[in-house]
Amino acid sequence: MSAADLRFTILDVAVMLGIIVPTAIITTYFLLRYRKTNTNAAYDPRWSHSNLIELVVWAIPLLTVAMLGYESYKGTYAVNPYDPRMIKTKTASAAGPGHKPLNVDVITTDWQWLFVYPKQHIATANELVIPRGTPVVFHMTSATVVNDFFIPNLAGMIDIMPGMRTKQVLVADKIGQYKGYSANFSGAGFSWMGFKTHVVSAARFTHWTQSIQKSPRHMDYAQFNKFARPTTNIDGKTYAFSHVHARLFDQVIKGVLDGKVYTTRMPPPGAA
Ligand SMILES: [Cu+2]
Repeated sequence: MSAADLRFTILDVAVMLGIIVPTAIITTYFLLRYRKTNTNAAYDPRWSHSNLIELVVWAIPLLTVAMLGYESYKGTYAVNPYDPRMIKTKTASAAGPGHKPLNVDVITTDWQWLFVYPKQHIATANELVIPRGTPVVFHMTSATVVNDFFIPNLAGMIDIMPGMRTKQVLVADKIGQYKGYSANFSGAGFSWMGFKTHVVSAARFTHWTQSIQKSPRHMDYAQFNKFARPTTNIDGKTYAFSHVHARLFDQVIKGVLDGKVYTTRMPPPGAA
C-alpha cells in the first residue's frame, strides 16, 4: 500500500511537471521572441498554421491521458477483490506461506456497523480490529439501505447492498488506527455512522479475540433484530459480542429477501 502510494505520488508529480515545465518554457520563449521591441523576428501577416505547435499542444495532453489511463486500468485490476490471484499474492507477500486470510462479515444497519468474525465466533459493533500483514477478506451486506464501506487509508469504497453480498480485500502494512465510514448518505443517523479500524500485531490480535470470546454479550439472530433497530448518535460507542451465531450473515440476507423492516418504536402522539 505505501509502496503504491509513493509510486502514484511520483507519477502525479511527473505528469504535472510534464505539463507545467513545457508550458512555462514555451510561454517565456513566445514573450521574448514576439515582444514589440524585437526587430529580428520576421513579420508574417498571412501566418495561420504551425505543425510544430500542433504537435506540442496535442502530444502532451494525449500522452498524459494515455499514461494515466494505462495506470488506472492496471490499478483497477490490481485491487479487484473478486480476483482470487489477488488474495494469493497478498497472502504470499504479506505474512509468508501458510498464513491464511482472515474472514470478516460486515453487516450494516441504520446506522451501525457489525463486524462478525465467523471463525472466532465473535463480533464487534462500530469497531474493526485486524492483524497487520494478514489479508482480510470482507463479505458485506446491509440489513436496510445501500451503504458504502470506506476506510480511506486502507480500502477503497465498496457499495453494500441490502440482501446482496459484496466483497473487499485488504492487507494493512502499518499498526495504527484508521477512520472508516459509510460514503453513502443514508438518513438521520448517518453522521455518526463511523467506525474505528485498529491494525494490531498478530499476537495482540489473538489476545484480543480471546478477550472478546469472554464477553457477556451474545449475538444471535433475535439479538440482531434488536441491535438493528434504527438508532442515531452512537458516536464513539462500541460493543463486543461472543457466541455469535455462525450463520448470522446468511440469516440477515434471508430476512431482507423476505421483506424484513427494522422499525423504531415511536412514542404515541402527544407524549412528551
Ligand atoms: Cu458508492
